[in-house]
Amino acid sequence: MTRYLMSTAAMLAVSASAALAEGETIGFSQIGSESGWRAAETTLTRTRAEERGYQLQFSDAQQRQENQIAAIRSFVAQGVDAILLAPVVATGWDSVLEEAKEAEIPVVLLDRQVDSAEDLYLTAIGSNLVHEGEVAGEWLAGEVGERDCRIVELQGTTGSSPAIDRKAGFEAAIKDHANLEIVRSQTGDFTRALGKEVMESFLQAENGGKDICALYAHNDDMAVGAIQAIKEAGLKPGEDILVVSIDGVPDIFQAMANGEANATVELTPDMAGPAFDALEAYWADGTMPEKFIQTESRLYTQADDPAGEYERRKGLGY
Ligand code: GZL
Repeated sequence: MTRYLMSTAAMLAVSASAALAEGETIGFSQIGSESGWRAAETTLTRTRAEERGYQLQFSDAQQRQENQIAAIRSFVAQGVDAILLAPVVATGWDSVLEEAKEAEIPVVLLDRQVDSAEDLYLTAIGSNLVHEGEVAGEWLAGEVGERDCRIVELQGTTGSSPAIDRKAGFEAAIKDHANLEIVRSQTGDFTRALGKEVMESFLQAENGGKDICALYAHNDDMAVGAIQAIKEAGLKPGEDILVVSIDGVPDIFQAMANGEANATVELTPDMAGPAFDALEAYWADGTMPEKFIQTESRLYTQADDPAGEYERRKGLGY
């Protein structure tokens, strides 16, 4: 923290004459384009950077941590003014974050967490991922009442904080409901294709899907892929098999409007806005932000005008 305070003093000297940090160069290490939500986050980050006059150096890691680490090292070598990092997994960041700290380049985490020490990043912008899982579990418990419900779960990317936390939150929400049981759980890596493929294996293993009461997917994209698999198995998603997921992408609202999905927990893709706010306060007068800046989550069901929500969201970069 001392180092950041020292650099803050240095920055105060610089920023006194340079007013707000116009024209700063920001390095953005993005995970990839695995889901509609991720695409929207990228679109909005580019928009927010343009609005604020920043040069954005963008790197798409294709969901590989080694590519993110290489990108961060390249940003440090370039001497960017700040780094945005959406970390694909939670572990393995200490060394490269130390290098950014050595170079006195503030790092802001977007939408996922790391298990590194808090002094290795300025702040983390994200939702309460455990709460998202709890909201999904509480909705399902309310929906099925006392009925026995065998649940299959499509997990996010193995080792990622959303996969770990959304699983924990959902399990916490259903643990006192003996009639709800997760009978199969496997990663779909947050993608539609793998979500469909894994759901096909669940259907096959569960009496053609007749023994499955509900699907809990850690994101809407895997749910949309699974919905296709359920239909191809001759069952009605949203009725024979309830579908609850997370993100709030347009296509899940389309599915809800068609009666093929039941609930989603919205995750805002606008993580860059709060990130740039925190950086600008830090650059202006050394303000140290909270280590976690939480974005809001909201449950949407078929009762919440899904067709209207689809219209409002399509074209927003998803
Ligand atoms: C969650 C975010 C997840 C989204 C997925 O904060 O990291 O990554 O829920 C995306 O759609 O792949």
